Amino acid sequence: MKISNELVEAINNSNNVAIFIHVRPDGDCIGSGVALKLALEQIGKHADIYCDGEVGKTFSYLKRVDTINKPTLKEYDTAIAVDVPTFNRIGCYADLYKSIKCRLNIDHHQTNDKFGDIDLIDGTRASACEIIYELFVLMNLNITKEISEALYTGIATDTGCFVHNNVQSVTHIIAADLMNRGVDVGKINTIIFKNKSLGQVELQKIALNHMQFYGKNKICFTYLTKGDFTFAHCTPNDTVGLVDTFIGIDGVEIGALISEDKPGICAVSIRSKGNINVSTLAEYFGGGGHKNAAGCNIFGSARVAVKKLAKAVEEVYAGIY
Ligand SMILES: [Mn+2]
Repeated sequence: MKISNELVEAINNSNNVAIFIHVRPDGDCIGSGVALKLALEQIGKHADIYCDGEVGKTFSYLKRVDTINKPTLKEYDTAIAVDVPTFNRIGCYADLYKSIKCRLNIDHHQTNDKFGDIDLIDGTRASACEIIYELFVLMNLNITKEISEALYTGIATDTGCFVHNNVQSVTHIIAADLMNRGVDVGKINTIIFKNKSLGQVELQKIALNHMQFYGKNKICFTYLTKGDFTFAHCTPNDTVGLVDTFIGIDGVEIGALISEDKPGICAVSIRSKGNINVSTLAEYFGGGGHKNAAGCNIFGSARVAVKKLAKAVEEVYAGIY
């Protein structure tokens, strides 16, 4: 990965920075955003974080996470998008991003559409937090315990706790350095991966009941309706990691969870095993992501979205399933 002087200069020359993370925020974009804010403040910059969506309670242990969407400025000289694969994933803050003079874009999605004036994209990295870490090292910033916790959170989230095949040796090397800086990995991993609310388990139960198999049982789709979320007293934020249950079934090669976010719009999380590239399937609906983990929106009710997704599989993987 080559971090350009241009990018470093743009950050050094900034005063008031707006950080943008993606809709339906996850641990990687939240960790990246918070780490960047803390580091920028260290060198005397002002930074606000914007997110089109609610930040789940899961990450409330991170310092400054409570400042997300509580900006104290209205005008900025520099915009930095982190972990945002396509411009439209900035959501309702797209116009604000566009209106800022100097626009940076830091991300690890291979499908990133390079919407910044300066882009720092490395599709080989497991998380945006790894790229942010490298940037801090290059800029000689003090990676404090609080910054380390934020960066570790992103790495752990996007690797499914170091399980996915996006993990490289460098992922572990960075995680080890963050541990040396004081991160309590047992505490953080328990919060992220081993602490489900009763409502989340209810959602899991419903999703298990809604499983549908296609392509000689190699494809498993499931869905949650708006009513299911109401019933379980949950929001779509509470489905983080749930899709792993379905791709984790022996013999299943593509798994998807369809969540009816708003009436008539479904958010779809897709996972695959091995060489099956599901970012192409997500792109079919205008989304994107990585080879084994991608996402998109599908218009229609949850049940309609399942059918549309099954039909798209037939087209995208013609002859395979
Ligand atoms: Mn990410």
